[in-house]
Amino acid sequence: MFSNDLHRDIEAVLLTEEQIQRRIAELGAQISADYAGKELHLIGVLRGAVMFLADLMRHLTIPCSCDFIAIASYGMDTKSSGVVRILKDLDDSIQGKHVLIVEDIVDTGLTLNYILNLIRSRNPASVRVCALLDKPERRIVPVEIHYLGFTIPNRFVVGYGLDYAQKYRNLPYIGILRPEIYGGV
Ligand code: PRP
Ligand code: 7HP
Repeated sequence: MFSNDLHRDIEAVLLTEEQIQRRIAELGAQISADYAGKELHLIGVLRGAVMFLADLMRHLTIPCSCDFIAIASYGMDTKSSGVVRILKDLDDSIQGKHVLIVEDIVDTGLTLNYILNLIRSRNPASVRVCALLDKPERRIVPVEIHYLGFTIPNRFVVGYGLDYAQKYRNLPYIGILRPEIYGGV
């Protein structure tokens, strides 16, 4: 069924392309309704959120713009280092804008907590979070997710933007990576 070589490293498909796309359409409709009459500024967290932001944006019916921020937190490992730093800052001012942070996954919450504090310090009109995946079992810092695609179990997942060692982002679905690939259990 899957001709992609990367598929051999996948233990199981957790979310199919169809499930992901259906849920994104629902999120887009919800966000468009909630922000009706307003303009929305999407902030994508590089690199994992690129595909999600691109698909989500196409389901928004309100005027919107986008910018990107890059944060380092994982490196080559599957575990959070706890170290979060800016690799690429926003290009545009967010003062007075309605900001929606777009993340692929919230795991420990360290990355999102850092980004939320940074964004709030720059005086936007409002800030909300839209995340495709939430892995609540791994949370270290509590963070509020206003728009969520799916809650997932505590397994390392790849695909649809999510990587291991920069690979697998191009899989169209989200799959559980075989633990032997990353030396996990
Ligand atoms: C991943 C993911 C989130 C973050 C979530 O990014 O895209 O930004 O980790 O983890 P946390 O909740 O434990 O902080 P990563 O640092 O792997 O970079 P990437 O998006 O370039 O893959
Ligand atoms: C980050 C991350 N990246 C890819 N897959 C996962 O399961 C992840 N959790 N946190």
